[in-house]
Amino acid sequence: MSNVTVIGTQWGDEGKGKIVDWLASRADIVVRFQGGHNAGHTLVVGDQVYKLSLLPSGLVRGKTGVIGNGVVVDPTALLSEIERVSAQGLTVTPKTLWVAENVPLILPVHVATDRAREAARGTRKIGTTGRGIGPAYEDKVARRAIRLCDLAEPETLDWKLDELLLHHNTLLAGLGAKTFTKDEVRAYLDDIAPKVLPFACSVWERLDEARRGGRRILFEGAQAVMLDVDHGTYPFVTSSNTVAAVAASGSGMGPGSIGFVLGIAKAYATRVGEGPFPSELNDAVGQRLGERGHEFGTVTGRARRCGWFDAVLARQAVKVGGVNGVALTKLDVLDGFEEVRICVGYELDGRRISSYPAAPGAQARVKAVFETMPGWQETTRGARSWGELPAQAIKYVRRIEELIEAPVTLLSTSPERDDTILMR
Ligand code: 2SA
Ligand code: MG
Repeated sequence: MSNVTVIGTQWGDEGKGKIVDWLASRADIVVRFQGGHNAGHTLVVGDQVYKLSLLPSGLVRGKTGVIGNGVVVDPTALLSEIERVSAQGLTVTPKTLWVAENVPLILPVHVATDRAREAARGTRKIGTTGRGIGPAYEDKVARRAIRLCDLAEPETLDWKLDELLLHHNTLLAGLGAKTFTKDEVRAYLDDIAPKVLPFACSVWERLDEARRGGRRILFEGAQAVMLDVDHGTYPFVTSSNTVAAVAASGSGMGPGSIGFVLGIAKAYATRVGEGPFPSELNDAVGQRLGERGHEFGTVTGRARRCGWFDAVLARQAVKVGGVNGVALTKLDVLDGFEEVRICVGYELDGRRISSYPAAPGAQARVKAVFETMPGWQETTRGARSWGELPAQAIKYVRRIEELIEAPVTLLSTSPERDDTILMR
């Protein structure tokens, strides 16, 4: 197997964690390249359930885990996650976890800004995870971020803190929120520096060495294409690019390293947070999907909105995300439905359109056009071969492939790693 890059094709929570875990057994190194601890990956290993937010999933399988420069790292969240998985029997050391020395840090001031701004937006809020992700990425692009390597240079920290606080305190005061003193931020950084600095290293060099040594790399995306800051349902998106192309820039490797791009898609659709969702079901069917699929956010526990599979958006995600093949997950949640539907197009102001418009007003006005197929009564849960699937379930999968213009290369039939069907 060459390198593989895994990305979400919907609004996140497609089951990337399980698929990455399945692929991790065939890789040497697992790399996170964007996002932060707003991601939530649930891994089921025997009777242990690991809930990871920032740590690369491969660590659970004894692989080297890498946090690339494209990620934003909350040091407190990192340390507490390491502590949590250590209590579950995992060993995380600077040998098994490499954190890019040039990652921007998420500090308490970013969390305060994220929350104060969401509160000020009121009904226009984005529904962020409140983890400081957006403000940290803004600071990176605005060239005022404090990066991991800065913790080793007190004199650098000194002037960087002035610039950081000038910006955030002005904003926080304007929003009527509590401001931060330089001393308290300094004390916080002094406390965490010795705990996180041992993990800091020149990730690009180590990955280059690994590449030359023929080691296989698995890139683990977080969130999904419809939350991409350029290609998603802007402004209801996260603050990073989530498409596969970023696996290269977010880890310090060239575009040739990306390898096969596997897009993860759930057999229906969910979304957590605000923003448009054309195939959403605000009825008993949507509720049934949510209950059967246990659709609650891993990070925030928020109930996820549910709807039918949107083939238009998935096709768009395949194109802009660079997806070579799709892993379809949670098919079993559709078991027992009389009929199932797929969104195959949209109507905008009475006109049929074949792709999703970019402007927020048009995105909100779009009406989904559905195709209905008979459901299946047999269970697909735990199926491990194509032959175990009911004929109607196979037809559903084939129809999706046709509509999204990409092959379904993997089918996941339960959270257990081995309940996975390799289609090609
Ligand atoms: P943010 O915090 O700035 O990234 O939020 C911006 C939008 O991105 C959405 N977002 C997510 N959507 C689904 N899953 C995510 N991760 C967690 C999970 C979510 C949770 O895997 O379950 O636990 O609630 C995730 N992270 C960010 C977010 O809802 C906003 O719409
Ligand atoms: Mg998730």
